[in-house]
Formats: sequence, C-alpha cells, structure tokens
Amino acid sequence: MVSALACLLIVSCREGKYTPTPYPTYTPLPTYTPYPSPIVSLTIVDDFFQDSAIVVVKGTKVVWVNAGENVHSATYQQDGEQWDTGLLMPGQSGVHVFNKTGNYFYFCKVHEYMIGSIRVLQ
Ligand SMILES: [Cu+2]
Repeated sequence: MVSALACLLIVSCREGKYTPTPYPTYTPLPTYTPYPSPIVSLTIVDDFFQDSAIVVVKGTKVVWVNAGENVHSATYQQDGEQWDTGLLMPGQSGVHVFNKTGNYFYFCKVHEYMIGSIRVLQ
C-alpha cells in the first residue's frame, strides 16, 4: 500500500500534476444505543393459541393478541412461579417479558384445553 502510494506520488510529481488532497475525515460514530429486546407477537383465536410452541431468547417480550371473539388468557403456573396476561377481551393484548431461561407451558384460564409453550434460551 505504502509503496503503491509512493509510486503514485512519484508518477504524479513527475508529471507535475500532484496536488496534495487533505485527508478525509471520518464521520463520527453514532451514539451507541443497545439493540432493543426482540418482541414476538402471538395470536389467540377461538379456541387455541396460534404458533403454540415457540423458542425465543432471554429478554424477549411476548405479546398475546386476542383475535377471537371469546375471552382468553395466557397463564403460567408451575413450580410456585406464575405469570398471567389476565383475561383478554376480544381485541385486547397481554404481555410477558421472559427474563429467565426455561420451558414455559401455559394455558388459557377460560379454556384449559388451550395450551402453548415457550422455550426461552440464553
Ligand atoms: Cu381461551
């Protein structure tokens, strides 16, 4: 690179055309903003969870949207741990952020045959 540049300078000088150009200035780096945690949206219909088995990474925010005409929930109760979107009216949505790895088997409080699972990886 250096020798190629030197060669170029010599050639340019010999031809009397060389005019030094100022070094380019770098654009400053953008301010660092952490990438937002991923958000996954899941649809609930009458009467099942669409995409009922998913895998996400830790920190993912899962949003359940009730696209049905019945009332539903996404509820988890296991090993003394629990989370719950509460009862979701048609059109409503509920959220849970998964900050712990593990396998979460959840259900609908209104229709206990409605089940889904979320595997949370590191
Ligand atoms: Cu339900």
